Amino acid sequence: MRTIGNEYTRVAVFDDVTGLEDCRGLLGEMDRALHDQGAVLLRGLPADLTLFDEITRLVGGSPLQYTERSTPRSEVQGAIYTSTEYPADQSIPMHNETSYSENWPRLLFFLCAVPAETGGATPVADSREVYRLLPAEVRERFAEGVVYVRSFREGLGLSWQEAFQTEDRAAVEQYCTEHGQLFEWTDEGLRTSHRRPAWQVEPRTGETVWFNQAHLFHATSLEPDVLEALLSLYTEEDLPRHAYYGDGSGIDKADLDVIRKVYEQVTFDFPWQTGDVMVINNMLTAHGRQPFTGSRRTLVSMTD
Ligand SMILES: O=C(O)CCC(=O)C(=O)O
Repeated sequence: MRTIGNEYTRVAVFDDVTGLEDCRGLLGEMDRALHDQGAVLLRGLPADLTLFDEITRLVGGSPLQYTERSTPRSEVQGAIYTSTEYPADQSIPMHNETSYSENWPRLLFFLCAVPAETGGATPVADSREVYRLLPAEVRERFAEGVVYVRSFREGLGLSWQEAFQTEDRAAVEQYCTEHGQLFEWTDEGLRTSHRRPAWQVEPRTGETVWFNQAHLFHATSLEPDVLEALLSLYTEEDLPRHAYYGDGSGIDKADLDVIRKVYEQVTFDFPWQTGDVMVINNMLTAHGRQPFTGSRRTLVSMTD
């Protein structure tokens, strides 16, 4: 095993891994690396969906469905999905998968089925370092957590049917009630809001991690001209996603700038090769996506 990375974020790389049996032999080392470095790269494998599924099950157990969705992904086979389908010229900000929800996956598996022509890395950032590097006064303002507000309407962002994977309003209401989310049916669709902690303690290492999507849900994550156009039509709380401090007050833009800067400082990226599988401890490691050209295809599966 070798490690790559920067001063803050490390990835454990296992080279010349040729199949499932090699992965089986590496289970102990991988498990340690997923708690030390927080991310593992398996290199040398063919880009094969059945093998990817077998590796997912071997390392993480039964794969999870993508529930309480916040981004568009398509099912490819079983519980293997495309990674978030955002336009190629946009980057996806660093985030811990589904950290806005009570149910987040413990492990993420990414498969590079087709690498990009240019760009298209899946950068990673150590969430322990993000927490550590954030100024105490910024963390303090998030002491009560983050309030996530989502507005679902036809033709703007995900529909409530896609987010909750049902056509049944009663099932959405039950989900929200069971998960401590306020909901309101509106003329256009649905609005939900719920509060979640801004940080968590990773159970095995006992380390505190910055674990929320305030900077991603906040309206300022949109391109300024897109935000301006949307705000000429809608109020902030009618945007598909928005975030507030845990007490419900507006987040200071300066705090979001600091958070984004810290992510930038901690983030490490490397170019994908066909067949690469990256396994991420989702609590210890945030991920994102760089803009790209070409017909990049990255697949994802998740386990508990
Ligand atoms: O395509 C990728 O590399 C990752 C996209 C992403 O951030 C996601 O699917 O959560």
